[in-house]
Amino acid sequence: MKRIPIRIISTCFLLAISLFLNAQNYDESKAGVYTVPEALVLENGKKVKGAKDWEAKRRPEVVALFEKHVYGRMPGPPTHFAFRLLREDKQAMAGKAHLKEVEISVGNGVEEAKINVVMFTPAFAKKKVPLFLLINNRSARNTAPERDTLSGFWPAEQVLAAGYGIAAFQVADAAPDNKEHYREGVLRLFPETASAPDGMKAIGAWAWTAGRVLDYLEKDNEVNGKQVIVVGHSRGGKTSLWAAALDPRFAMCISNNSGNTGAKLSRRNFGETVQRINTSFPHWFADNYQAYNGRESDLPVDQHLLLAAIAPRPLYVTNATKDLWADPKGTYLALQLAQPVFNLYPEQSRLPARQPEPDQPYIAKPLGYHNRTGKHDMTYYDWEQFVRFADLYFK
Ligand code: GTR
Repeated sequence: MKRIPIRIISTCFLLAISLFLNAQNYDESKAGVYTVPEALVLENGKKVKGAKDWEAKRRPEVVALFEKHVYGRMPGPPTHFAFRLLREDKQAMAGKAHLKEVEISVGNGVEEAKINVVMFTPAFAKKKVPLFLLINNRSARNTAPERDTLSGFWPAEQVLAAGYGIAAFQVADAAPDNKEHYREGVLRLFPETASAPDGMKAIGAWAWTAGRVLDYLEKDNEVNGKQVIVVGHSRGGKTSLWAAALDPRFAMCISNNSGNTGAKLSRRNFGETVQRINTSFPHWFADNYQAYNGRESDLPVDQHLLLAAIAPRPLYVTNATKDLWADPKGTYLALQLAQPVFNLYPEQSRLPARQPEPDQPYIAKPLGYHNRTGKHDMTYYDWEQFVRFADLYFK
């Protein structure tokens, strides 16, 4: 009998494993039956009686559960913090914009990391402006201060024309998006997190860094630090949620196409799973999260609780019709399940009972949503709706 070379056997084995991992469900009838943890019940079984109770007891509990089991513990501000203006142009965009490029240094006395921020504010603004801060997980060309590549991913010209400032930092400055190198940014400041099962990794580092950029923005003369809107797409959208949930100084949160471990319910078996995300991106979440591979129902949280942790601050969530990987239906369900927490506050949310049709944005206080026709992306259309939503508060 001829022997099959070991190389062929192992290739077939790897192929079978990758096919198995790729086999995500897209069949609504197999999305499963599940019960999500109650937003308004404490771990000890007691009911949350109102906004005060939520803030004093349940919200801290929820955030701590996400820290321990999902994103990793979030350290406070660094012991060393400084910034310097690298470049300023008060005549940018043909005189319409005021450009600043700022370098933020964060350190612990031993290690130091640098975060670069690009920022435009309207040149003729009469007072401090509200500002959109993008956690940029794509090419820095999208946010180039020279404006030689215009893209819907960061449409600075349009956002400025609407009266807002816009800023961005690169996730790679905070933590390179790579399983070999993710510790090379700000995580060097927190060596104790490397071996801790609840130590934060890349997404924690990006969210922590968003908070440091906000530390800077609060000091900037052009920006209203109480009106900073944190925005992210996809992995950046997971991060904008986590950043806003942790840091109540963010006045508004926008999470675009964030999907698994973003705004979509983890227990709903549709699109990307926890096992899949932990396998493809082992450097994003705390090691503890791996224990929930294939065991979403055992998670002490689900993603509606992350959305709820942002209440009562306004939150806008999106999907794209062709982005089934991110589970549009499971995203809207999470938003609906978060709504009772927002409704502990005077500004009541009245999300439609049915998920809004494609390209029919639901723009209302304090929860907004749209499902854009098209693929996984962040476009001019998406930003147009973000501005409309922000206008409800800041115009
Ligand atoms: C995918 C990942 C998604 C999403 C996306 C992105 O590969 O599975 O969860 O984060 O990347 O960030 O573009």
